[in-house]
Amino acid sequence: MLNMNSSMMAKIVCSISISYCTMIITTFAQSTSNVVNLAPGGRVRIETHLTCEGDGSDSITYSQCPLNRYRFPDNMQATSMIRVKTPIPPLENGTICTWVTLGANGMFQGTLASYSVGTNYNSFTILYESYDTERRFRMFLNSPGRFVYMPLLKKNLTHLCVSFSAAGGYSSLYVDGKFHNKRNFSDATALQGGGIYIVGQDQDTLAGGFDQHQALTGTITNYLFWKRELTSQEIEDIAKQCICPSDILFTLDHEDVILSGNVTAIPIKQCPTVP
Ligand SMILES: [Ca+2]
Repeated sequence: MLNMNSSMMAKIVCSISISYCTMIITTFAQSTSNVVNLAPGGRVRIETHLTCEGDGSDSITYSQCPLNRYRFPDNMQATSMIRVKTPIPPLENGTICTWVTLGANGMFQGTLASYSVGTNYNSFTILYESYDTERRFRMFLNSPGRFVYMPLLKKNLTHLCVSFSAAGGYSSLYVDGKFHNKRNFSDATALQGGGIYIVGQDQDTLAGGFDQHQALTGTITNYLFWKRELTSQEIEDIAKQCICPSDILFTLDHEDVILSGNVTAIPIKQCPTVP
């Protein structure tokens, strides 16, 4: 959060851009920006804008995150899901971020990602399980599943990011923009491309074998996937300011997904943010 007067505006825009581009920036070009509410003590929002150019291979811009929201109204069913149409390339690293809400049973529960390739049905899986005594993420990364424990979600809107590095051998969980936990996956290997990516149900065969106990319930908002590990600063900015790096592999735009069962798309005009 920044306080400033209008005469400082240009300098602030540049300083924010540099913070995103630390280490790689050699030149940058300004496009557009909006700065609002410059009253002392007010909030400043930078909406877009600077292209960072490093060695010629890095070019990431930062702008408001794409908006999408879907509701999974029913628990205990094996029919409601979202299938991603975007082709999935081979992946050594990745990050998923999404807002989640509690389901009809008052708990956050279900499958946030199920990626199957060939006969490797749990090539990449993120499944949140909520029992009476424990709550945990179960993750698969081309290896036996591991658990990452997470506090019970009590509020009705929480931002989650999960990043992974097959080369580094770990997966990290962020809750509401803050690092929460890291889990070792020393036996992990890169994900093969060309598989089937489903949100809301867990595949135990290719595009099938769904288990109603693993169905996602509640609402997901701004589900986004990057094919790299986002930095902790980038994740904080997504959660707190709705500012996203542009190199998104896929989001759940309506034209990029196939909806099944009772999943409904809900129009959204404003991005949620962690206060
Ligand atoms: Ca299963």
